[in-house]
Amino acid sequence: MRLSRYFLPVLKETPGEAQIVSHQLMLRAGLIRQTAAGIYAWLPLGLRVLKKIEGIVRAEQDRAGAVEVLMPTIQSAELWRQSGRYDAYGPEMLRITDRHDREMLFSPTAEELFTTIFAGGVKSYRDLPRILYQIQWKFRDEIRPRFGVMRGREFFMKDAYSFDADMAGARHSYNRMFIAYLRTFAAMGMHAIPMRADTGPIGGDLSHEFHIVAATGESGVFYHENWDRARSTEVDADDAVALQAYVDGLNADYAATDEKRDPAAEAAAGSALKEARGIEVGQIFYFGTKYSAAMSLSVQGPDGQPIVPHMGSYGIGVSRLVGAIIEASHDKDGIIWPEAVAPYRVALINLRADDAVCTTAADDLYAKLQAAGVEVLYDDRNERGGAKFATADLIGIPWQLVIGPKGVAVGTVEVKRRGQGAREELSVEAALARVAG
Ligand code: P5A
Repeated sequence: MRLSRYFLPVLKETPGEAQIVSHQLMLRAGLIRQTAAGIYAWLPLGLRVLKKIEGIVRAEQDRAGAVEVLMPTIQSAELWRQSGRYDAYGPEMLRITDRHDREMLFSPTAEELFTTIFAGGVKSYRDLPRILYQIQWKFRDEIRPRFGVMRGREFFMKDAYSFDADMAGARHSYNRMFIAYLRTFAAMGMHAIPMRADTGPIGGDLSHEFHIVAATGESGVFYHENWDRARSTEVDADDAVALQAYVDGLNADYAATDEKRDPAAEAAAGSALKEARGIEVGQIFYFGTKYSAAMSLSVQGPDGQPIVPHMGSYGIGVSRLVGAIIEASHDKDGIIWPEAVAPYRVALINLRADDAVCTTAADDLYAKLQAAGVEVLYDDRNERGGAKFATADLIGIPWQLVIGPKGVAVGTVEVKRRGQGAREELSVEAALARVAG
């Protein structure tokens, strides 16, 4: 993409309304604009990051055996009356009346709808287990939306729902999602820590939150230092016994506690306990038959008797992750995107757009990068070099390739890795090889 034809409204000044660095950088780097309190428009660069994160989440859900669907954002109040949550959810639910005076709402989560849709399509215990998921906008009328997309009113969530014949099966599904979450955040280049959690308005008796470690995180977490090494996981997610043992082991040895520190866990962990700040980017729940019973979901068991499936639900804050990753990865000059979620892999900078020789060399490298399938944002604008470097640093593209008169004269390109000081002068071929993934 040529910057001369793009839509990248960067800001020089830090906007006064933004209190935390990720919000400031998302506005300055032209990723988002606020359109109403807690509601954001996603601009081209921000949308590319959102899509990258969505893609990683989707790939890991698919790998875990979950099946994608798409539910409507607007739902009927009737559905929510069945579970008793229409009244219980309170003012965070955005209620809407249609032209026929029917009560509707903008979905803050979707346990009721998934349960009902699933109930309409299954008959027998042989239809279990299943995990369905969607990646869809949600709305919660937060009393104090703040920190940009980290606590918005409208936000993008991956929500999955598991259906099993019994509690043991549901625990297995829970563990599969647990492992999928560790893989998901690791694939984004993030260090995520699970924490036992309260269940809040979703309900149930077993829950974990997943926190990304960032110096500016909202919540304090205490975790076993083993978590610093336990970033990737090697376990057979199809082997229920091995999976249960593995997750139990993680929880016994490593799981973090929250600010209400657990003295027993602390004593057991001793000096291995580390303190950090974290941002909640996901939460998973097991709640038994709470929604299946309320929404009349039952299937016929092997003996002909009805079975009420045990369920869990599993959320990831996809739009919150954009902010959380910036909190975890930035410097004074701007964002430092991990490669897996970067909007482009390469920023190509032509230092002298007014010079025919430089422009020919830059156009040529741009064509070669595109031919090699490298996602490149080409700064072909007629601007000062300093302004181009500042923009490239601010928007955080992992690799910068710089074409200037000195290099062109001897056939070289300057290669810089964002976030690392070193610059290298390489031939065009070597530069291409360096940035090709
Ligand atoms: C699990 C999926 C649920 O809603 N029902 C379906 C369950 N869980 S949750 O913890 O309430 O939300 C899941 C994740 O969504 C993100 N999130 C938000 N992101 C931005 N702005 C908000 N206001 C907001 N509220 C929740 C969090 O990452 C959370 O873990």
